[in-house]
Amino acid sequence: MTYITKPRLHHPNLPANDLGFTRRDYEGSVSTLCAGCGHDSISASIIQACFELNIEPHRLAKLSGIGCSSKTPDYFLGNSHGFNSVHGRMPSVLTGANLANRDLLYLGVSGDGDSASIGLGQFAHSIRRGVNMTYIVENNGVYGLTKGQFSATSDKGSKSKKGVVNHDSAIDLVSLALQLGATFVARSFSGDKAQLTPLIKAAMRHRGAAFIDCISPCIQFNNHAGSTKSFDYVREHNEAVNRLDVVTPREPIHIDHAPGTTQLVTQHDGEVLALHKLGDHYDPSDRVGAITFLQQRAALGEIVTGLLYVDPAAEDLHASLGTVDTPLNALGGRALTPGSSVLEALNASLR
Ligand SMILES: Cc1ncc(C[n+]2csc(CCOP(=O)(O)OP(=O)(O)O)c2C)c(N)n1
Ligand code: SF4
Ligand SMILES: [Mg+2]
Repeated sequence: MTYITKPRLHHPNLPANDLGFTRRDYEGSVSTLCAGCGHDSISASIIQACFELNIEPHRLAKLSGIGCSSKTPDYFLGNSHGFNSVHGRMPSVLTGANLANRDLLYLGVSGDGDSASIGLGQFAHSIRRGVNMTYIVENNGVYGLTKGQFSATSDKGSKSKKGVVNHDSAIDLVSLALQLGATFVARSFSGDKAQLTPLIKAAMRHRGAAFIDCISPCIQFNNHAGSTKSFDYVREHNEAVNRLDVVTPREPIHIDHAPGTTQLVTQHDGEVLALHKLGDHYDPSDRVGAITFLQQRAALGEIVTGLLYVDPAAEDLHASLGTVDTPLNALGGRALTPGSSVLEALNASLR
Protein backbone atom coordinates (compact mmCIF):
# COMPACT_ATOMS: atom_id res chain seq x y z
CA MET A 1 0.00 0.00 0.00
CA THR A 2 1.30 3.43 -0.87
CA TYR A 3 0.62 4.71 2.63
CA ILE A 4 2.76 1.97 4.17
CA THR A 5 6.42 2.90 4.15
CA LYS A 6 8.77 0.03 3.50
CA PRO A 7 10.86 -0.70 6.60
CA ARG A 8 14.42 0.50 6.13
CA LEU A 9 15.82 -2.21 8.38
CA HIS A 10 17.18 -5.32 6.74
CA HIS A 11 19.37 -8.27 7.59
CA PRO A 12 22.93 -6.96 8.13
CA ASN A 13 24.44 -9.76 6.07
CA LEU A 14 22.44 -9.32 2.86
CA PRO A 15 24.76 -10.07 -0.06
CA ALA A 16 26.12 -6.97 -1.80
CA ASN A 17 27.11 -6.54 -5.45
CA ASP A 18 30.40 -5.05 -6.73
CA LEU A 19 29.12 -1.54 -5.96
CA GLY A 20 28.27 -2.47 -2.38
CA PHE A 21 24.52 -2.32 -3.00
CA THR A 22 22.12 -5.00 -1.77
CA ARG A 23 18.93 -6.06 -3.52
CA ARG A 24 17.05 -3.72 -1.17
CA ASP A 25 18.80 -0.76 -2.84
CA TYR A 26 17.06 -1.70 -6.10
CA GLU A 27 13.58 -2.03 -4.64
CA GLY A 28 10.80 0.57 -4.70
CA SER A 29 7.70 1.19 -2.64
CA VAL A 30 5.28 -1.51 -1.48
CA SER A 31 3.24 -2.89 -4.40
CA THR A 32 -0.47 -2.06 -4.56
CA LEU A 33 -1.20 -4.74 -7.17
CA CYS A 34 -3.38 -7.78 -6.42
CA ALA A 35 -1.45 -10.38 -4.43
CA GLY A 36 -0.26 -12.97 -6.97
CA CYS A 37 -0.30 -10.64 -10.01
CA GLY A 38 2.29 -11.70 -12.57
CA HIS A 39 3.51 -8.11 -12.84
CA ASP A 40 5.01 -8.27 -9.33
CA SER A 41 7.12 -11.27 -10.37
CA ILE A 42 8.48 -9.26 -13.32
CA SER A 43 9.41 -6.43 -10.94
CA ALA A 44 11.33 -8.99 -8.86
CA SER A 45 13.24 -10.09 -11.96
CA ILE A 46 14.06 -6.48 -12.90
CA ILE A 47 15.41 -5.89 -9.37
CA GLN A 48 17.50 -9.06 -9.55
CA ALA A 49 18.83 -8.20 -13.03
CA CYS A 50 19.91 -4.66 -12.01
CA PHE A 51 21.50 -5.97 -8.82
CA GLU A 52 23.48 -8.60 -10.74
CA LEU A 53 24.51 -6.14 -13.46
CA ASN A 54 25.92 -3.72 -10.84
CA ILE A 55 23.85 -0.87 -12.25
CA GLU A 56 24.25 2.44 -10.48
CA PRO A 57 20.60 3.35 -9.78
CA HIS A 58 21.09 7.00 -10.84
CA ARG A 59 22.22 5.82 -14.29
CA LEU A 60 18.86 4.25 -15.13
CA ALA A 61 15.61 5.85 -16.28
CA LYS A 62 12.37 3.84 -16.08
CA LEU A 63 9.40 5.02 -18.09
CA SER A 64 5.86 3.72 -18.42
CA GLY A 65 2.36 4.52 -19.68
CA ILE A 66 -0.91 3.78 -17.86
CA GLY A 67 -2.17 0.45 -16.51
CA CYS A 68 -1.41 -1.95 -13.66
CA SER A 69 1.78 -2.85 -15.56
CA SER A 70 2.70 0.80 -15.97
CA LYS A 71 2.29 1.35 -12.22
CA THR A 72 5.04 -1.18 -11.47
CA PRO A 73 8.07 1.15 -11.92
CA ASP A 74 7.02 2.59 -8.57
CA TYR A 75 7.75 -0.83 -7.03
CA PHE A 76 11.35 -1.18 -8.21
CA LEU A 77 14.44 1.00 -8.58
CA GLY A 78 13.25 3.64 -6.14
CA ASN A 79 16.58 5.46 -6.50
CA SER A 80 16.41 5.75 -10.31
CA HIS A 81 14.88 8.35 -12.59
CA GLY A 82 11.24 7.69 -13.43
CA PHE A 83 8.48 9.07 -15.62
CA ASN A 84 4.92 7.75 -15.65
CA SER A 85 3.54 9.12 -18.92
CA VAL A 86 0.15 8.98 -20.67
CA HIS A 87 -1.63 5.80 -21.86
CA GLY A 88 0.26 4.44 -24.87
CA ARG A 89 2.74 7.30 -25.03
CA MET A 90 5.72 5.90 -23.14
CA PRO A 91 7.78 5.16 -26.31
CA SER A 92 7.85 8.76 -27.56
CA VAL A 93 8.71 10.14 -24.12
CA LEU A 94 11.46 7.53 -23.81
CA THR A 95 12.77 8.38 -27.29
CA GLY A 96 12.96 12.07 -26.41
CA ALA A 97 14.72 11.40 -23.11
CA ASN A 98 17.16 9.04 -24.83
CA LEU A 99 18.01 11.63 -27.49
CA ALA A 100 18.58 14.28 -24.85
CA ASN A 101 20.78 12.11 -22.65
CA ARG A 102 22.34 9.05 -24.26
CA ASP A 103 24.31 8.26 -21.11
CA LEU A 104 21.40 6.72 -19.20
CA LEU A 105 20.07 3.19 -19.46
CA TYR A 106 16.45 3.27 -20.57
CA LEU A 107 13.84 0.81 -19.35
CA GLY A 108 10.35 1.07 -20.82
CA VAL A 109 7.64 -0.85 -18.97
CA SER A 110 4.25 -1.19 -20.59
CA GLY A 111 1.12 -3.34 -20.85
CA ASP A 112 -0.53 -5.11 -23.76
CA GLY A 113 -3.26 -2.47 -23.77
CA ASP A 114 -0.68 0.29 -23.46
CA SER A 115 1.50 -1.03 -26.30
CA ALA A 116 -0.72 -3.17 -28.57
CA SER A 117 -4.01 -1.23 -28.34
CA ILE A 118 -3.81 2.54 -27.87
CA GLY A 119 -0.01 2.70 -28.14
CA LEU A 120 0.57 0.44 -31.14
CA GLY A 121 1.88 3.21 -33.38
CA GLN A 122 4.24 4.47 -30.70
CA PHE A 123 5.50 0.94 -30.04
CA ALA A 124 6.13 0.39 -33.76
CA HIS A 125 8.08 3.58 -34.35
CA SER A 126 10.32 3.27 -31.32
CA ILE A 127 11.23 -0.28 -32.37
CA ARG A 128 11.83 0.51 -36.05
CA ARG A 129 14.03 3.46 -35.15
CA GLY A 130 16.24 1.29 -32.97
CA VAL A 131 15.96 3.40 -29.83
CA ASN A 132 18.54 2.09 -27.36
CA MET A 133 16.24 0.71 -24.68
CA THR A 134 14.88 -2.35 -22.95
CA TYR A 135 11.16 -2.44 -23.69
CA ILE A 136 9.14 -4.88 -21.56
CA VAL A 137 5.46 -5.53 -22.20
CA GLU A 138 3.77 -7.19 -19.21
CA ASN A 139 1.27 -9.07 -21.32
CA ASN A 140 -1.87 -10.38 -19.60
CA GLY A 141 -4.23 -10.16 -22.58
CA VAL A 142 -6.60 -7.78 -20.79
CA TYR A 143 -6.96 -4.23 -19.59
CA GLY A 144 -6.37 -5.16 -15.95
CA LEU A 145 -6.62 -1.67 -14.48
CA THR A 146 -10.02 -1.00 -16.07
CA LYS A 147 -11.38 -4.38 -14.99
CA GLY A 148 -10.74 -6.95 -17.67
CA GLN A 149 -11.78 -5.86 -21.18
CA PHE A 150 -10.09 -7.79 -24.03
CA SER A 151 -6.91 -6.17 -25.26
CA ALA A 152 -5.37 -6.42 -28.74
CA THR A 153 -3.22 -9.37 -27.61
CA SER A 154 -6.21 -11.46 -26.44
CA ASP A 155 -6.31 -14.58 -28.60
CA LYS A 156 -9.22 -15.07 -30.98
CA GLY A 157 -11.60 -17.56 -29.37
CA SER A 158 -10.34 -16.99 -25.83
CA LYS A 159 -12.96 -16.29 -23.18
CA SER A 160 -13.37 -13.48 -20.68
CA LYS A 161 -14.04 -14.20 -17.01
CA LYS A 162 -17.78 -13.91 -17.73
CA GLY A 163 -17.56 -16.35 -20.66
CA VAL A 164 -17.68 -13.82 -23.51
CA VAL A 165 -15.73 -15.03 -26.58
CA ASN A 166 -13.18 -12.72 -28.21
CA HIS A 167 -13.81 -12.64 -31.98
CA ASP A 168 -10.92 -10.37 -32.97
CA SER A 169 -7.54 -11.61 -34.18
CA ALA A 170 -4.68 -11.13 -31.76
CA ILE A 171 -1.63 -8.98 -32.34
CA ASP A 172 1.54 -10.91 -31.57
CA LEU A 173 4.00 -8.25 -30.41
CA VAL A 174 6.97 -10.60 -30.80
CA SER A 175 6.26 -11.26 -34.50
CA LEU A 176 5.61 -7.57 -35.00
CA ALA A 177 8.87 -6.56 -33.30
CA LEU A 178 10.75 -8.97 -35.57
CA GLN A 179 9.13 -7.51 -38.67
CA LEU A 180 9.81 -3.98 -37.47
CA GLY A 181 13.54 -4.65 -37.18
CA ALA A 182 14.05 -5.04 -33.43
CA THR A 183 17.58 -6.27 -32.86
CA PHE A 184 16.83 -8.21 -29.66
CA VAL A 185 13.51 -10.03 -29.34
CA ALA A 186 12.52 -12.38 -26.54
CA ARG A 187 9.45 -13.81 -24.91
CA SER A 188 9.19 -15.07 -21.37
CA PHE A 189 6.75 -15.84 -18.59
CA SER A 190 6.44 -14.02 -15.27
CA GLY A 191 6.34 -17.39 -13.51
CA ASP A 192 9.79 -18.36 -14.85
CA LYS A 193 12.29 -16.12 -13.07
CA ALA A 194 15.19 -18.38 -14.05
CA GLN A 195 14.48 -17.63 -17.71
CA LEU A 196 13.33 -14.02 -17.37
CA THR A 197 16.14 -12.53 -15.25
CA PRO A 198 19.00 -13.38 -17.66
CA LEU A 199 16.85 -12.19 -20.57
CA ILE A 200 16.41 -8.80 -18.89
CA LYS A 201 20.15 -8.64 -18.18
CA ALA A 202 20.97 -9.43 -21.80
CA ALA A 203 18.42 -6.89 -23.07
CA MET A 204 19.89 -4.19 -20.86
CA ARG A 205 23.37 -4.87 -22.24
CA HIS A 206 22.13 -4.81 -25.83
CA ARG A 207 22.72 -1.68 -27.93
CA GLY A 208 19.54 -0.93 -29.86
CA ALA A 209 15.88 -1.76 -29.42
CA ALA A 210 15.55 -4.78 -27.12
CA PHE A 211 12.03 -6.06 -26.74
CA ILE A 212 10.71 -8.61 -24.22
CA ASP A 213 7.12 -9.78 -24.37
CA CYS A 214 6.46 -11.24 -20.94
CA ILE A 215 3.26 -13.23 -20.43
CA SER A 216 2.04 -12.07 -17.03
CA PRO A 217 -1.28 -13.56 -15.90
CA CYS A 218 -3.89 -11.23 -14.42
CA ILE A 219 -5.20 -13.32 -11.54
CA GLN A 220 -8.19 -11.02 -11.15
CA PHE A 221 -9.59 -10.95 -14.71
CA ASN A 222 -7.72 -13.42 -16.92
CA ASN A 223 -6.68 -16.55 -15.08
CA HIS A 224 -9.65 -18.84 -15.77
CA ALA A 225 -10.31 -21.84 -18.04
CA GLY A 226 -10.75 -20.51 -21.60
CA SER A 227 -8.03 -17.87 -21.20
CA THR A 228 -4.78 -18.32 -23.13
CA LYS A 229 -2.87 -16.06 -20.72
CA SER A 230 -3.59 -17.96 -17.48
CA PHE A 231 -0.87 -19.55 -15.35
CA ASP A 232 -2.13 -23.06 -16.18
CA TYR A 233 -2.40 -22.44 -19.93
CA VAL A 234 1.06 -20.89 -20.25
CA ARG A 235 2.69 -23.64 -18.17
CA GLU A 236 1.07 -26.33 -20.34
CA HIS A 237 1.85 -24.70 -23.72
CA ASN A 238 5.25 -23.11 -23.07
CA GLU A 239 8.01 -24.19 -25.43
CA ALA A 240 11.38 -22.69 -24.46
CA VAL A 241 13.83 -22.67 -27.38
CA ASN A 242 16.87 -21.80 -25.26
CA ARG A 243 18.18 -20.72 -21.85
CA LEU A 244 20.50 -17.79 -21.44
CA ASP A 245 23.51 -16.85 -19.32
CA VAL A 246 25.11 -13.40 -19.45
CA VAL A 247 28.85 -13.60 -18.88
CA THR A 248 30.69 -10.32 -18.22
CA PRO A 249 34.15 -10.05 -19.84
CA ARG A 250 35.81 -9.87 -16.39
CA GLU A 251 34.68 -13.40 -15.57
CA PRO A 252 36.29 -16.46 -17.14
CA ILE A 253 33.90 -18.12 -19.54
CA HIS A 254 33.30 -21.75 -18.67
CA ILE A 255 30.52 -23.45 -20.52
CA ASP A 256 29.91 -26.95 -19.25
CA HIS A 257 27.31 -28.03 -21.77
CA ALA A 258 27.91 -30.65 -24.41
CA PRO A 259 29.29 -29.31 -27.74
CA GLY A 260 26.52 -28.32 -30.09
CA THR A 261 24.10 -27.37 -27.32
CA THR A 262 25.55 -23.97 -26.41
CA GLN A 263 25.94 -20.97 -28.67
CA LEU A 264 28.09 -18.01 -27.64
CA VAL A 265 27.01 -14.56 -28.84
CA THR A 266 29.44 -11.69 -28.20
CA GLN A 267 27.84 -8.26 -27.83
CA HIS A 268 29.33 -4.81 -28.54
CA ASP A 269 31.00 -4.39 -25.17
CA GLY A 270 32.63 -7.83 -25.24
CA GLU A 271 29.98 -9.35 -23.04
CA VAL A 272 29.05 -12.90 -23.98
CA LEU A 273 25.57 -14.35 -24.14
CA ALA A 274 25.79 -18.09 -23.60
CA LEU A 275 22.71 -19.61 -25.19
CA HIS A 276 21.92 -23.15 -24.12
CA LYS A 277 19.82 -24.57 -26.91
CA LEU A 278 16.99 -26.81 -25.81
CA GLY A 279 16.42 -28.06 -29.33
CA ASP A 280 19.03 -28.08 -32.10
CA HIS A 281 16.52 -26.62 -34.56
CA TYR A 282 16.64 -23.05 -33.29
CA ASP A 283 18.97 -20.34 -34.62
CA PRO A 284 18.49 -16.93 -32.88
CA SER A 285 20.44 -15.08 -35.58
CA ASP A 286 17.88 -15.91 -38.29
CA ARG A 287 15.14 -13.26 -38.30
CA VAL A 288 13.06 -14.87 -41.06
CA GLY A 289 13.47 -18.30 -39.48
CA ALA A 290 12.27 -16.88 -36.14
CA ILE A 291 9.13 -15.41 -37.72
CA THR A 292 8.34 -18.71 -39.47
CA PHE A 293 9.02 -20.77 -36.35
CA LEU A 294 6.73 -18.55 -34.25
CA GLN A 295 3.90 -18.90 -36.77
CA GLN A 296 4.29 -22.67 -37.00
CA ARG A 297 4.23 -23.11 -33.23
CA ALA A 298 1.39 -20.65 -32.74
CA ALA A 299 -0.70 -22.72 -35.16
CA LEU A 300 -0.13 -25.67 -32.81
CA GLY A 301 -1.25 -23.59 -29.83
CA GLU A 302 2.24 -23.33 -28.38
CA ILE A 303 3.80 -20.26 -26.80
CA VAL A 304 7.46 -20.03 -27.76
CA THR A 305 9.72 -18.47 -25.11
CA GLY A 306 13.43 -17.67 -24.87
CA LEU A 307 15.76 -15.42 -26.85
CA LEU A 308 14.14 -15.52 -30.29
CA TYR A 309 16.40 -13.15 -32.20
CA VAL A 310 19.53 -11.12 -31.54
CA ASP A 311 21.83 -9.06 -33.74
CA PRO A 312 24.92 -8.51 -31.57
CA ALA A 313 26.34 -5.91 -33.97
CA ALA A 314 23.23 -3.74 -33.95
CA GLU A 315 23.45 0.04 -33.96
CA ASP A 316 20.98 2.43 -32.39
CA LEU A 317 19.13 5.63 -33.25
CA HIS A 318 22.08 7.82 -32.20
CA ALA A 319 24.28 6.06 -34.74
CA SER A 320 21.78 6.55 -37.56
CA LEU A 321 21.26 10.22 -36.66
CA GLY A 322 24.99 10.81 -36.25
CA THR A 323 24.62 12.59 -32.92
CA VAL A 324 27.72 13.61 -30.98
CA ASP A 325 29.06 11.36 -28.21
CA THR A 326 28.44 14.01 -25.55
CA PRO A 327 24.86 13.83 -24.31
CA LEU A 328 22.91 16.75 -25.79
CA ASN A 329 21.83 17.88 -22.32
CA ALA A 330 25.49 18.26 -21.36
CA LEU A 331 26.44 20.48 -24.30
CA GLY A 332 27.06 24.11 -23.40
CA GLY A 333 25.07 27.05 -24.75
CA ARG A 334 27.77 27.87 -27.31
CA ALA A 335 27.60 24.40 -28.88
CA LEU A 336 23.82 24.37 -28.93
CA THR A 337 23.43 27.91 -30.32
CA PRO A 338 26.54 28.49 -32.44
CA GLY A 339 25.25 31.78 -33.81
CA SER A 340 23.66 33.27 -36.93
CA SER A 341 26.70 32.82 -39.20
CA VAL A 342 26.63 29.04 -38.68
CA LEU A 343 22.87 29.01 -39.33
CA GLU A 344 23.42 31.10 -42.46
CA ALA A 345 26.04 28.64 -43.73
CA LEU A 346 23.75 25.70 -43.00
CA ASN A 347 20.83 27.29 -44.82
CA ALA A 348 23.10 28.13 -47.74
CA SER A 349 24.26 24.51 -47.98
CA LEU A 350 20.64 23.42 -48.34
CA ARG A 351 19.71 25.84 -51.11
C1 LIG B 1 -6.19 8.00 -23.24
C2 LIG B 1 -6.70 6.97 -22.27
N1 LIG B 1 -7.61 6.07 -22.70
C3 LIG B 1 -8.07 5.13 -21.85
C4 LIG B 1 -7.63 5.11 -20.56
C5 LIG B 1 -8.19 4.06 -19.61
N2 LIG B 1 -7.25 3.01 -19.34
C6 LIG B 1 -6.42 3.06 -18.29
S1 LIG B 1 -5.43 1.73 -18.17
C7 LIG B 1 -6.13 1.06 -19.56
C8 LIG B 1 -5.71 -0.29 -20.08
C9 LIG B 1 -4.52 -0.85 -19.42
O1 LIG B 1 -4.26 -2.12 -19.97
P1 LIG B 1 -2.78 -2.66 -20.06
O2 LIG B 1 -1.88 -1.69 -20.70
O3 LIG B 1 -2.85 -4.00 -20.68
O4 LIG B 1 -2.33 -2.75 -18.53
P2 LIG B 1 -2.73 -3.79 -17.38
O5 LIG B 1 -3.58 -3.01 -16.45
O6 LIG B 1 -3.43 -4.94 -18.00
O7 LIG B 1 -1.42 -4.18 -16.80
C10 LIG B 1 -7.11 1.88 -20.09
C11 LIG B 1 -7.92 1.55 -21.28
C12 LIG B 1 -6.67 6.06 -20.16
N3 LIG B 1 -6.16 6.07 -18.91
N4 LIG B 1 -6.24 6.97 -21.02
S1 SF4 C 1 -6.18 -6.36 -11.90
FE1 SF4 C 1 -4.93 -7.97 -12.85
S2 SF4 C 1 -3.18 -6.85 -13.76
FE2 SF4 C 1 -4.13 -5.49 -12.26
S3 SF4 C 1 -3.02 -5.83 -10.33
FE3 SF4 C 1 -4.82 -7.19 -10.31
S4 SF4 C 1 -4.05 -9.13 -11.13
FE4 SF4 C 1 -2.57 -7.55 -11.71
MG1 LIG D 1 -2.90 -5.86 -19.83
